[in-house]
Amino acid sequence: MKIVDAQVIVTSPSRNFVTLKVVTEDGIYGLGDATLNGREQAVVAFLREHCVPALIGMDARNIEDIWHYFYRGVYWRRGAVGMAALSAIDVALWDIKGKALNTPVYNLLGGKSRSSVAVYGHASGRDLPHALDRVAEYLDMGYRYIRVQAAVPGVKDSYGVQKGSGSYEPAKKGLAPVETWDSSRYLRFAPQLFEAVRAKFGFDVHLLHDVHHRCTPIEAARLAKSLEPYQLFWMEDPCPGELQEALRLIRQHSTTPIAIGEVFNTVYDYTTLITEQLIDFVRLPPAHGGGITHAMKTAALAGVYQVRTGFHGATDFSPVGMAASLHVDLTINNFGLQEYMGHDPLVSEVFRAPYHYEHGALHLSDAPGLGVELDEVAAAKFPYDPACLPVARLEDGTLWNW
Ligand code: EZ4
Ligand code: CO
Repeated sequence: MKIVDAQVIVTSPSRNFVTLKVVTEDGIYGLGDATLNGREQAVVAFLREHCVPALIGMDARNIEDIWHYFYRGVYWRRGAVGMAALSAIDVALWDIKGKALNTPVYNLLGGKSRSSVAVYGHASGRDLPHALDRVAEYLDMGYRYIRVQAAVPGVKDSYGVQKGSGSYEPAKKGLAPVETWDSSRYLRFAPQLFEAVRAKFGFDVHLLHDVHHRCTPIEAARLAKSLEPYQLFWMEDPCPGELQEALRLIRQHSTTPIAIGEVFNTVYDYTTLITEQLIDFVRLPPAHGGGITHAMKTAALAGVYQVRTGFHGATDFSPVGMAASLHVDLTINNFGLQEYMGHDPLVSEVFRAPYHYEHGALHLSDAPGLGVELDEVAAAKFPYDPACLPVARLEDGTLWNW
C-alpha cells in the first residue's frame, strides 16, 4: 500500500490548525494533527521539506518501521517541532490502517476498555465568585470533573482566565504579549479558592487545578500541601518538568496527585517521573508525543508503575488530534481522565468530529479509522492567521515561566 502523496493543510477557523493528509495508491487517505500552538509554520516546513519527500513511496502498512525511520533514523531526534511532525505522520497511518481494515482505530489497539471517555471542563473565573458560578454551570452540564482557575487578586494576568466573552485562547496575534505574575499572591489565594468551592459544592465533584509551571519546586510542595484538605483529583504542572528530580521534593511533602507533561515530547521526559512514582498522571497526548504508536508505549510504561493518563486536550488540538487521544483513551486500562475544552463552532465547518459530549463524557463513533472528516474547500476559506503564546514577567521585569 504505497504512499503516493502527502499534503500539509493549514487552516484557521477561529485558530490555527495544521493537518497532514497522507494518500495511498489505492485512494485511501489518513489524517494527522501537526498543530503546535504559536509554532505552526515550523512544523509545516519540517513536514514539507524533510518528511514528505521521504514518506512518498513508503508502504503505509508498516507503521512501526516508518515511526522508527522518522525517530531513530533522524540524527536530530526529539523536540516539540520534530515530534509534532512525527505524531501527525503516525496518526495518519493509523487512520489509513483502520480505513483499510474497515474498523475503528481503537479495535486495532486492543479494543474498548470502557464505553465512553470521562472528561473535565474548565471553570475559569474573573474573580472567586465568578469561578463559583462557572463551577455551577459545569455541574449543570453534567461534568463530574472540573478544573477550577480564577484571577488572583493583585496579579495583573493569572493563567487560564478568559478576557472578555468568547472561548478561552491564550495565543494572540502578533508577537508574544507580556503578562505579569506574582507567585506569593497566588500561593495565598489558591487555598482560599478551593476552600470556597468545597464549602459551596461539597466533595462529590472531582476538582482539578493547573499551576501552569509557575512555582519553584518548594513553592509547589507548599501549594500541594495547602490544597490537601480540598482533595484535588490532580494538581497540574506544579513546576517546570524538565528537571524530573524536582518532583521528588513535592512528593516528599504532599499526597496531592500530580499531572505533568503537556509540553513533553517523548517517554524519555518521563522515565524518572514514572519509575520513581513521582507523578500520578501523564499529560502528553498522541498528537504531541509521537502519535498513537508512542502514546501506547508511554501509557504502557506508566501502567506498570500505576500511573494513569490525563491527556492534554486544549483547543490547540484539532478534532483529528482529539480523536487520536480518544481512541487511546477508550483502549488502555490505565486511562485516568481526558481534558476537553470544546472548539469554536467555526471549527466544525472544516472538521467533522467523530465524538460528542454527553453526561460528563465524550462518546466516540465506530467509524473506520479515526473517524474524522476534513472539508478542504472549507479549510481554504480560513487562511493561516499568525498568533503567539504570551511570555510572563515578574513585577520587576524578571522573565518567568508562562
Ligand atoms: O495553556 O494548550 O491544561 N491546559 C493548558 C493549556 C495551555 C495551552 C497552550 O497552548 O495548560 O490551556
Ligand atoms: Co495545562
